[in-house]
Amino acid sequence: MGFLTGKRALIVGLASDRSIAFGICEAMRREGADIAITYVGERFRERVIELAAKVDSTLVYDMDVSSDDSIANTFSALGTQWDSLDILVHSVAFAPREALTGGYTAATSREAFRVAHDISSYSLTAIARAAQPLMQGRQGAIVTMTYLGAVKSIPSYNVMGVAKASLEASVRFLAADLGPTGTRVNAISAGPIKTLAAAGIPGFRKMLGHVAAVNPLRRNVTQDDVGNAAAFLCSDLAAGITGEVLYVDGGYSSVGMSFAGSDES
Ligand code: NAD
Ligand code: 0WE
Repeated sequence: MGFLTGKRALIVGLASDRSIAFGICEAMRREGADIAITYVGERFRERVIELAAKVDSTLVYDMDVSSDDSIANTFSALGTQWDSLDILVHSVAFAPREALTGGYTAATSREAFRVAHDISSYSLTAIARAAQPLMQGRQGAIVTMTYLGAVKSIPSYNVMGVAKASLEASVRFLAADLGPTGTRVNAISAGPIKTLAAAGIPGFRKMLGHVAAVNPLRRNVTQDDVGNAAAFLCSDLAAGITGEVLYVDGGYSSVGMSFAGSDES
């Protein structure tokens, strides 16, 4: 029997079969969870319905996390299907493209800063609050996706790094606030993975190559690696873990210096 048998999971942030959110759906379904999914934008609808079917889900909602109305509508629709929720996955990030190009100082307009923080950070708190009525008293878990740029500078990651720092701080405050109601809150800091959010980032292939050359596992992580870690964190196996950032990065963040390749001579 899977370790998520009998749990209900809402996964926010599916765009394609390469989305980290899809790896999380597959791992959670394999472990027995029932899945509901949100996406944003009419043009993704058919594709997401097909992906949902692969994890035996028919509960698919269009939810824009920058809109309180959209969030409220989604949770009220979900509430007509499910009378409780055990797992909430937040796998959403956005900054205007021009903010992820060039140097931080020049690229970071007030508007780009606002949008990046609204969609990539505040949205976690917004959906956690909307989910509360369904989640409280259930030994539930919330997990969000972050990146090393929250704690170290990374070329071109720019304002997204600042927003991820805010997201990681939100995890700690949500964990403190929701712990007494039974809900744990954690983040996974994933190594770089080729997804839609990575498409068109100049030099992304080079970053993948660098990471695989120097990290302890000498490979990039996959959506499955992240999905399995998320399934664990949201299961009762992780009942003692909250307010934590779990690195699923092949050990990259643990290395102070490393020679490229496996030959250290
Ligand atoms: P992805 O493009 O598949 O997923 C990003 C999702 O954000 C999409 O589904 C998109 O629709 C959604 N989104 C954007 N604006 C939204 C809005 N206003 N309302 C609702 N949804 C919105 O890419 P991904 O790489 O799977 O990204 C998922 C998460 O993983 C992000 O938080 C990202 O920062 C994080 N992450 C990605 C990597 C990587 O290298 N791919 C590494 C570490 C962390
Ligand atoms: O969080 C991310 C990317 C999130 C993202 C991606 C885009 C591309 C399209 C947010 N907003 C946008 N806006 C767009 O218009 N990652 C962890 C992947 C990523 O993105 C980088 C990286 C890595 C890793 C950007 C620069 C440097 C490294």
